[in-house]
Amino acid sequence: MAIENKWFFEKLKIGLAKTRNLLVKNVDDIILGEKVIDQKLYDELEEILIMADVGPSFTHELIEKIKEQVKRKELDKPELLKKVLRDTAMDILMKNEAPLRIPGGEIFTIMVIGVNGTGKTTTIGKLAHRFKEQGMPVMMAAADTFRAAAIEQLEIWSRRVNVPLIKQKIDSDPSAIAFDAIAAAKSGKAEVIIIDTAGRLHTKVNLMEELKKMKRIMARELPGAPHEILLVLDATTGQNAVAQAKMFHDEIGVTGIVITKLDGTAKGGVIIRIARDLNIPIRYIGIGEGLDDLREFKSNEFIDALFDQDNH
Ligand SMILES: Nc1nc2c(ncn2[C@@H]2O[C@H](COP(=O)(O)OP(=O)(O)OP(=O)(O)O)[C@@H](O)[C@H]2O)c(=O)[nH]1
Ligand SMILES: [Mg+2]
Repeated sequence: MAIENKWFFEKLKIGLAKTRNLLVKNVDDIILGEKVIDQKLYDELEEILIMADVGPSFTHELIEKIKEQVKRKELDKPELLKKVLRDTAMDILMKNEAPLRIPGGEIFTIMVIGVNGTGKTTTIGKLAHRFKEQGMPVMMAAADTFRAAAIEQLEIWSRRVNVPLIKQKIDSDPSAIAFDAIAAAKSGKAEVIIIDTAGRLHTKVNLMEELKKMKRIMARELPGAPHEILLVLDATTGQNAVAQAKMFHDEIGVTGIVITKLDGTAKGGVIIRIARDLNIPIRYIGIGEGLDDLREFKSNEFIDALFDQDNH
């Protein structure tokens, strides 16, 4: 386990290199050789933070905090700014660190939603693999019936991770697949159900209505379902991811977030913005296309990787 964690940490560190350059290294650059914390430094810091996608509310909060500490004479050296940045980011991420807990011994349903291409189907494959390894009887349901390729893609994952799949033909009612999956679970075929959904339909309204219907039918068939509505966001889309999250949360209600594609993007700072602005638990992060490239989100691991501090 320790070796696995180390492997993930190293990979995360590599994945976050561009984000680190944009955020941490640029902060290093502006404080280097500076003797005083003045307006020029605040302006430069603000510019860096905005560029790094951490969002205006976080930026404002951080600068106010620094000004406050300077006023109270707790902070006088520019080189200490980085520590305030780190601590503030850590605080915000910690507040949103809440791993998904599956009770076991009862049916647990997960609806996976998000716009097209964010990584829903891939995340489902990785999650199914993960749950299976943990000994949970898991099943996937192909409720993205809008594209034939979507069902095939999940079939490939189903074979790859050796987890059963519930499906119907293309254009079937997605809610009917969720219904079938719950019926299968009730008959003892599985305990944890992960449902794939479409990222795009003819219109956005259609998509939202379809997801609402699925949610309704699931709740009718099994009180408490869906137990988790997992929204998948693509980190490379930066602040668009935040807009998507707001939309899905308002329309459907989101109980957990997965942030994918943190490998190689310069927009990894968006995780701070998501945590700060949305207050929805971040459950998992994705750092690649492989089976093991999904992990539970841990703020200290993320912050250490971002600031390149090797404690893992
Ligand atoms: N680099 C990287 N690629 C990823 C990650 N997660 C998913 N992908 C890739 O992103 C692409 C889209 O992933 P899908 O899982 O098909 O996305 P989706 O949300 O199901 O897309 P639709 O079904 O079209 O709505 C694929 O090529 C994946 O391999 C990740 O964490 N890192
Ligand atoms: Mg898909």
